[in-house]
Amino acid sequence: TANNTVKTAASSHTQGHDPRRGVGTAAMNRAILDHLHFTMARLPALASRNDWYMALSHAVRDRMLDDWLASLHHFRNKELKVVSYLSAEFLLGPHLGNNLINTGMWDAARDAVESLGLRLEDLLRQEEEPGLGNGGLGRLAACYLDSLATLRIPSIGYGIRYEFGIFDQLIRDGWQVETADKWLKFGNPWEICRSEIAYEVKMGGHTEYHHDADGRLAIVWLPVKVIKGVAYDTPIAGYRSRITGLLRLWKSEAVESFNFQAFNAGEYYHAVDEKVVSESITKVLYPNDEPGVGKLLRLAQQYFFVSCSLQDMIRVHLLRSPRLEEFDQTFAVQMNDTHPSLAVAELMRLLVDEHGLGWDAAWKVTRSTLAYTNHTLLPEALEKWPLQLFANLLPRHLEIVYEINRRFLDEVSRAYPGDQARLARMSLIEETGGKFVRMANLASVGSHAINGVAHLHTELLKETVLADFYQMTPEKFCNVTNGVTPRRWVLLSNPGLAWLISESIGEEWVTAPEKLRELECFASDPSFLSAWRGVKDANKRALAAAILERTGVAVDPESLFDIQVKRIHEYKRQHLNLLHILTLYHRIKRDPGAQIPPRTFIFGGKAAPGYFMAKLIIKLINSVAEVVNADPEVAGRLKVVFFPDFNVTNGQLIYPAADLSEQISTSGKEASGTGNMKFSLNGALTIGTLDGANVEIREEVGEENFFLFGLNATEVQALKKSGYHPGRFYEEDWELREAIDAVRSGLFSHGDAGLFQPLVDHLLYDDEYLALADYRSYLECQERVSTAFRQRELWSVKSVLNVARMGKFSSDRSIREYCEKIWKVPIRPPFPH
Ligand code: T68
Repeated sequence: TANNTVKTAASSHTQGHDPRRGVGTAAMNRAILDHLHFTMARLPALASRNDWYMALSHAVRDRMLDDWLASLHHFRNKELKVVSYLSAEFLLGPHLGNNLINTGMWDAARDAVESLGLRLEDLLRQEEEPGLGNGGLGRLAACYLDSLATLRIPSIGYGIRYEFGIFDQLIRDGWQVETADKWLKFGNPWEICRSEIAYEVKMGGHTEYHHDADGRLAIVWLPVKVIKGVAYDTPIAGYRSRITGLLRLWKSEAVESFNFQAFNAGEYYHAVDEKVVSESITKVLYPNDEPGVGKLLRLAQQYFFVSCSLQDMIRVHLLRSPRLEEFDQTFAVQMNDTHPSLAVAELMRLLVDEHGLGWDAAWKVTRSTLAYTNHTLLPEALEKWPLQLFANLLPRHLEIVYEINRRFLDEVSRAYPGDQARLARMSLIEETGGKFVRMANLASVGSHAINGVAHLHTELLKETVLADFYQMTPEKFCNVTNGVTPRRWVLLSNPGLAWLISESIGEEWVTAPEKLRELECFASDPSFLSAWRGVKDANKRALAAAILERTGVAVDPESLFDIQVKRIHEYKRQHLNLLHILTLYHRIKRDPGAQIPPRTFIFGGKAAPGYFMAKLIIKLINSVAEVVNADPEVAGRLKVVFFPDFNVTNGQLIYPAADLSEQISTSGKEASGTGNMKFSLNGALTIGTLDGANVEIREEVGEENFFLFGLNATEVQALKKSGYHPGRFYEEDWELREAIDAVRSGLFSHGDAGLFQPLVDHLLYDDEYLALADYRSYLECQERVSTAFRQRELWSVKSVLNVARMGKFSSDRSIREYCEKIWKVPIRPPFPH
């Protein structure tokens, strides 16, 4: 049974002598009961499932502490450079299962829980996942923490402890409805509040210049507001590495000393207001893709967490050495996109204003400490802050930015005399049509390394958004292709597959995924192939059951599971997928004998609350689903499902159940993608464009095992340049016309022809992302998919080869590359050594 598979798979990765305190079943049983009593204050007979979940989690966390405390010691060891990963988002997903896998305590915990008359899977389901991120960028940060700990690299992830993470998505009448993510409502057993690790962060006000007694110029920033940041620490277990990494998230609080204590009775309410404002800084995660730049609170969030983190790093550094000129020997700081790029100005301020370094010395150490990862080429997604807003919140930082800019533009003019246009493009300040601070320029100038997240993305970065910077300092640029952790994304989420692989080639693949290549020789073994299919079928049945429970739609686990899960965005082209569905629907209606293997189309993903077109796409998916699923003429042949609230937990159920992975963004728009990797690692075949990491996935798995379609990035640029007319594709392709006309006819909107008009107009008259241009190529490619899926044995061979050849996309490989190319941190041999 599936249950047995889970047990065996987990067991095979949990054996071996363990010297840690009390990790046996009996000790775990005792510890759970103790925590139920002493921590939860509950009698077993009255305990809720959450009480048991909390008690178990506390027992597990206790057992992580020995390794954690030992690991924290590294921060004091002068010989070891610490990697500091600055990210406004960490999309961790549930901790319990992952910690049990990584620490090797799964079996003991399961047995202990069962001895108490409970089931581990029920307790695992109890956890509210920390959704402290939007999508790929935040999840990448979480995979990197797993790899850093697994590779035994001293590291700290710094971020924000949002009280409300990414919203929960409900579907009502086909529309997305957002509700608050109250993830802390039942308590968080994984974090430890470090009240004594707290920093003050100033905001607003103005600066003054004074001469001190020695006649030296002193710059004083007189803020209007001071906020306190308190550290909340979460342990991150490495896989069998006996190293536990640190995630330190900052929560904002009111400063007792500032305005708050000085109140008298009349001021009481005002003082409490202050507290509310201070606490609001870390209240809520901003969804990306929100239209309209320049939300003051978001800038405050970014500054707040960057300032707390840098103050913390300086404190740690001073424990090692009094010389801040050597700060870059203690820390390598990675900025995850531009959200933490205020670090450039803040580190300068701390070093110069607060610690008395000269500008040149401070600049040298700032640049050699910081590095910048870019995650997008979309011009509208490049962060820039309205100058006035920036000046109001961060008056001192604006002065510093001006000074950095003055010196930098001097260099530019020396390198390119008379090139005014270049100066204007490279300036940290945009002055055309309103003034802005350009954060990508600030991050680029203040870093010693700049990287993209897939080969194609880095090349395009060098040719487009950062071309001027590349021409001036090509040596700063490098590529680090993204990766995902095989611990969470195979071992934990797909225990059946993990077990089958380990049975065949041993367990080393978990930390040495190049070993997966050894699966290639099993691709010709019929009994292995049938076991392989058995695993996929079981995963599909599990997903089918969840779909039925959550949407009421019954899907056939025998059908081809064709899945697109990711944020909803026009560049990701969920609507292109829909055009294919509509065409199949029409073909079957026209010719009931058409040879089309049964397919289940599964979508999932959140739309930014203010992104109208993305929300309309969700509505259209659900509307098409309603019509198609109810049509007896296509019954048993086509099903369409929107799986609500796609998040890490649901992803763990969905990726392992896919036959086909949809990676169909307009070429040149998706920086890398990481879902593409999760699918393929779990044995799905990909239909995709030459975009992001798809290019490298196809290179690895072999072109015969990848369904390629569409224009490439060069062709996309050329078509746009020559003048793209989507209407022509509509006119010239009758099946495309038929699909679009069906949408505009009101067929899917109970006769309301106007409902989807904005989407149709967008496609016909603008189609920025070339869905219509790629439609025919996509359809033809989907026919190749259908043909291939009919030869089940051959399909399974391709599936095995996909997994066997995906080793490159482990986040361990990415982290090793960061160590080598950017952080200059030695790679330690695997544990035990
Ligand atoms: C993603 N970016 C890229 N951004 O789109 C994806 N943006 O191709 C890539 O694989 C992934 O990063 C990891 O490199 C994002 O996910 C955001 O979530 C985001 C959040 C806030 C503001 C802007």
